[in-house]
Amino acid sequence: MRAFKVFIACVVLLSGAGAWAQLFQAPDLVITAVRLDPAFPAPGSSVQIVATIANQGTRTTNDVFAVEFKADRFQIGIRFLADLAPGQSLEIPVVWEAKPGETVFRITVDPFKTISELDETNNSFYQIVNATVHEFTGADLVVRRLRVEPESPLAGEQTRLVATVANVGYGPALFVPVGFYVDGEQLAVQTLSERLPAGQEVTVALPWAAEVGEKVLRAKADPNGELFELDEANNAWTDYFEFAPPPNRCAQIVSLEFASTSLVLLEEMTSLPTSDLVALFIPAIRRQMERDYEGVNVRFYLRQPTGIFSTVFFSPENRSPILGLAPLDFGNLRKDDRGFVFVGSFHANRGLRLAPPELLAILFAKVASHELGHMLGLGHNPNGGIMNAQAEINPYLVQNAKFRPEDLEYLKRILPLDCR
Ligand SMILES: [Ca+2]
Ligand SMILES: [Ca+2]
Ligand SMILES: [Ca+2]
Ligand SMILES: [Zn+2]
Repeated sequence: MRAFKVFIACVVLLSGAGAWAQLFQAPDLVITAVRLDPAFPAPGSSVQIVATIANQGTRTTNDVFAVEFKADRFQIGIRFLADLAPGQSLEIPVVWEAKPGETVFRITVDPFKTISELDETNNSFYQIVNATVHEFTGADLVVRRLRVEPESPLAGEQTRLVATVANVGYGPALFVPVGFYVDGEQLAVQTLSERLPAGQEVTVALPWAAEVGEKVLRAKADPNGELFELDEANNAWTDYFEFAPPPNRCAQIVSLEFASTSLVLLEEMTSLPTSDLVALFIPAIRRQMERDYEGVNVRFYLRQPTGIFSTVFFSPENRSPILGLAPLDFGNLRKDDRGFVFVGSFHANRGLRLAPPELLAILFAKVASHELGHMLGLGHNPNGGIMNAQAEINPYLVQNAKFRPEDLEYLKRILPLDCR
């Protein structure tokens, strides 16, 4: 994220510097507003979605460009426009049949990048829409915080995940549903059946056996879109927790690192907003890798770990058809290797780009587990499994694969959980 912010700052500086301004005369397409008619649709009803497209740049667009509407991952409309002058805006309507629950709309102007713009990073707009039979009451649920009770449990210990939910709207919430997630996986939805008046808060809890290591815990109010709210985008709270015991000296620490430019590619592939990539999609990759490495003394971190660690770097590079690359470190003599998963190669591959996000997370995890296998000393295994030589080109082949028993035995031998 840091690199991303720096990049934006540079663009602003350059376009603001008088002497250089001449070079930076260009259009800048943005979506300034999205409105729904009706604003609170019942499931199955026809909804008109109107996006306002504006050119806030300094030049007229000199080529045809598209405006694409997606409901979750699915395209529901595309319009082609031309000649939008600086300061000019247009309203683009699309009709959609409301499906029950929550839908995330992603509207992108110039998705095919035919227009060279002052700012290419402000072309997408997200809008969360609920469709439900319940009336709009003026409610607005938010999760204020999420804590674990007791505060520092040992892995395996019974705990409670406690979400504090507030109604910051002007009317009551008819009931209070809260979804709980660990590393992108939904544990349960707990629903308080009482009303929550405006201005009040309440706690909702779920029993959970603590899992070892770093976990991304998340609580989201109204996860299934059963309540209309003033703001549907402020419902989730996400935090990192680490549960004891800490890794022992036999452990291999592994950092899963994502370039900010890789997040942009992942956003295009999944249609998930960055916040959901960080809170759901990337933790789901980690969860699958933990399952692949079950019984092996490996600890995965999404935040940068301390001490000596190896890294799987999710790079924006496109090295098609190669999806990943890592050094072969037989015997795991180095504990600070660096391997790669090429997000750009995934993005360039139609069969991977169009995979549903849940499946895509698994496919990324399988390539990452394969690369980590090399970094721990595994070569390609002619018997297949995760170390199948084709995994780096076609992860569908290993979508359901585990490590072959001989590979797992090696991994458990060099990285024993029980450290003596
Ligand atoms: Ca733009
Ligand atoms: Ca809300
Ligand atoms: Ca809602
Ligand atoms: Zn390989």
